[in-house]
Amino acid sequence: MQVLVINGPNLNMLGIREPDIYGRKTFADLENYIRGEAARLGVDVTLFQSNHEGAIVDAIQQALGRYQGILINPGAYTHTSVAILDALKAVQLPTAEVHLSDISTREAFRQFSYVSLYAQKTICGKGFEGYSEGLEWLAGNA
Ligand code: CA2
Repeated sequence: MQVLVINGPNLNMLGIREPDIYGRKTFADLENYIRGEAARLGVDVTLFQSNHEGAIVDAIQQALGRYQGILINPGAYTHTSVAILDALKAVQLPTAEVHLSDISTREAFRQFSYVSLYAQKTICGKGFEGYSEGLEWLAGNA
């Protein structure tokens, strides 16, 4: 199966600041980890990162007919973006939402996720492993 992996704003800054929350590993480490886990699970992945809401909406729309599932860490857009929620609802692909940190125990403004209103699976607080769990879920449910 083919999965589109979307990482949202500031995830490209991983390893540069806030190691207490997000760890010391870099975004390149994350992408290598995802590629390795995808190979292990026999999933074909395309990796996409953007800091721009509209670019993420475009990527979701273009996934229709090309991918069988979406794995998304929407970054801070998790908590603000009706547009990303609407795009996910429009394409109707099996979707797993992943967060490195446990957003349920952080600031109040991080505790609500628009994306969770569509995503069939949400994984929080497991660091890089959450991406593997999301891919595994998609492989078994898409
Ligand atoms: O826990 C997650 O994966 C988040 O989606 C990460 C987002 C945050 O806005 C969400 O509430 C939870 C932030 C992405 C990375 O932000 C950085 C900030 C400083 C240095 C490095 C990364």
